[in-house]
Amino acid sequence: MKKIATLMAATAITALGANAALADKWDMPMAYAATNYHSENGAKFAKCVTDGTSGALEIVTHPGGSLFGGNDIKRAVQTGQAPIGERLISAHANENPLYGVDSIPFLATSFDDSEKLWKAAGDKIKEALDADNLVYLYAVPWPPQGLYTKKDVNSAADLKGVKFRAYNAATARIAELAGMVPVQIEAAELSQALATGVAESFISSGSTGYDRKVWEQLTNFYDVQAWLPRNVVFVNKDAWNGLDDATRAVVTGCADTAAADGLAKAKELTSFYLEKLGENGMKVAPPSDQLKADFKGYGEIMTEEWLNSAGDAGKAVVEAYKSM
Ligand code: PCA
Repeated sequence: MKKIATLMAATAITALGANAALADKWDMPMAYAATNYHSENGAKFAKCVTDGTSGALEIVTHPGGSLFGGNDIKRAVQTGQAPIGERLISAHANENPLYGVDSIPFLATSFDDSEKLWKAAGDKIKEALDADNLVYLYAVPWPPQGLYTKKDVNSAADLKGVKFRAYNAATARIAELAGMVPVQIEAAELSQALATGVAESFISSGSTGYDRKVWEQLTNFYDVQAWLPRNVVFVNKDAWNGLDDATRAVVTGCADTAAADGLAKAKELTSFYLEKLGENGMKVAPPSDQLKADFKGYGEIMTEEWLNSAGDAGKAVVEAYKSM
């Protein structure tokens, strides 16, 4: 009797497996606004996979942190709570310094240089993700990072004591170096944090300032162009291993398209975002020489610190990048 029950259970599991192979649905948590180009690009990627597999693998995106908040997405995918997800990878530099390679101030400050740096870092990032039970699919940069404030700022001294929203270890470190008070806040909660005075300054791109309508609280954007961080889309390794070769080829093809399309969008929108900040009353300006020099100084300290923490792998990446 027990044997029969076991047999029946095994048959049921096989049947379930067969069904799953027929049609699989992957929920894809994303942290940023549905209308942001990363999220729209992710939705296009999802459709590409769904159409390309005739629905055998359906990917459904959940933007805005609706399924998992930004800070929880990586762990959710690692542990299989979600099969796929998108995350600002530098937010995990505390787990592995390599994840922060894109946020070293003034190492790569243009789209072209950021592409080179990512190419130089690619294999090491993939290895790091692999060790975290993740398979790398694609990455898309944010526009260059500048400083948002609610007053004119001529040098770092003007930033002392300011409550500063950080999104990763690098932004928190800058806050510390400038004598600001860092608080980690997701973009999804940024408008509220500014409105309630929890934060009064932050470093980000024109994209996030535009998405969060920060002109309602803030007055200045200094176009520092300090670095271009990336969102990375990754898959749980077991989920990936469960796909057949044909499905994997579709996913990889769609991922390559998404990387190229996302980069093109980021480039195209960079000036649009800054124009919108200006149209909505913000002062958009380059940093003063002093402010720039202050940030460059932090950049030097942080480059040194990063190279020390990232060891030989980190040095190899920076050397490869510099020789490109
Ligand atoms: N926007 C994201 C990360 C970098 C960016 O430009 C944010 O502020 O959370």
